[in-house]
Amino acid sequence: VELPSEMHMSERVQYKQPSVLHGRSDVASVTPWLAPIVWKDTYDPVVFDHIYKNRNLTIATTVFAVGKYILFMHDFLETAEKYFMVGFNVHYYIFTDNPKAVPEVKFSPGRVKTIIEVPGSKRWQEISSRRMEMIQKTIEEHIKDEADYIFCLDVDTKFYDYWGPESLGTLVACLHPGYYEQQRESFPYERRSASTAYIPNNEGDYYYGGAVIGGLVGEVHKVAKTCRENLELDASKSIEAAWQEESHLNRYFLYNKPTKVLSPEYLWQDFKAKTKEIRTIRFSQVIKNYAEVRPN
Ligand code: UD2
Repeated sequence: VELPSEMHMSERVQYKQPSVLHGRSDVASVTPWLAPIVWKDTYDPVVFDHIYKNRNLTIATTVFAVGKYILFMHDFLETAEKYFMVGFNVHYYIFTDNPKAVPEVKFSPGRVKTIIEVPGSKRWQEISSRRMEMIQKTIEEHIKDEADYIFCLDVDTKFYDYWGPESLGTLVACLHPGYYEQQRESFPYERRSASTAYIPNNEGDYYYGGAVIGGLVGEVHKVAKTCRENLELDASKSIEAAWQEESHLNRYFLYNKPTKVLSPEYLWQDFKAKTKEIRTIRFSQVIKNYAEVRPN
C-alpha cells in the first residue's frame, strides 16, 4: 500500500481558502518541534478526506477487555462504528480472557474484528501494562501485514464525535485531559531515578494519556517494544512506575517526539466539564466504579 507520504489530493476539490493571518488563537496548534496539535477548526476535514480516502488504507485498532472490562466493549464498538475512521478499513483486534462474551455489533463494510484470547490477572496494573507486550507480539505476528496505521485505545470509553484521518501520522500521542493546563513539575511522571521511566522535574513537554497511542504500525511497534523492555527491566528491580505503562510511554515520547499530538478532544473524561477551548468531545472515558470493575 502506498502511504500518504506526500499530501497529494485529487484536483478540483472545493474547500474554504486557508488563511495565513487568521486561525485559532486560544490554543497552541503546533509543538516546539513543529508537530501539529490537532484541535477542531485547525484543519479542514474536506481536505483530509481527499488526501486519505481512496488509498485503501487499513487502520488496526487494538482494544483490551480483561475481566469485567468486557462490559464496556459493546458501547466502545457501537460508537466506534458511528464515529471512528468512518469510510476507512478498520481491523479491530480485541484482546480478552472471555472471547464468548464479545458482543455482536454490526460493522460497516470494510470493518472486521479478530479476537485474541489473553490470560486474566488479579492485578489491574498488570493488565494495563501487559498490553505493551501483547501489542508488540500481535504487530509482529499479524498486524504488520494487515494494516498501515494503528491506534491502541482504552475500552472504558465512548466516541461522541468524528475521529478521522486528521489523526493519522507517523507517531501520534494524545494529551491527557487532566494535565494539559498544568506545569511540568506537577505532571505525574515517574520521579524515581531508579526507574527506566524517570523524568526529572525540569524536563517534559506534555503529559500524554496511555489510553491513545497511534501511528504507522512500525513506529508503534517500537513504542510497544521499548516500553515492554523497560517495564520488564523495572520489574526485575521490583519497581513499578507511578502510572505503569503510561509513565513509560511519557518517557518514550519525551525522547522520541510524536509527529502529531491530538488535543484532549480525542481523550476526554465524562466526569469533567467541558472547558472553553474544547469545541467538541470526540472520545471520552466513561465514568466507572473502580471498586466494581477492577479485579482488586
Ligand atoms: C489510565 C490511562 C490508561 C492506562 C492506566 C495506567 C487514560 C485516560 N487512562 O487510566 O490508559 O495508562 O491509567 O494505569 O489515559 N483493563 C482491562 N481489565 C482490567 C483493567 C484494565 O481490560 O481489569 C484494560 C482496559 O482496556 C482499560 C485499560 O486496560 O481501558 C486501562 O486501564 P484503566 O482504564 O483501569 O486505567 P485508568 O482508568 O486508571
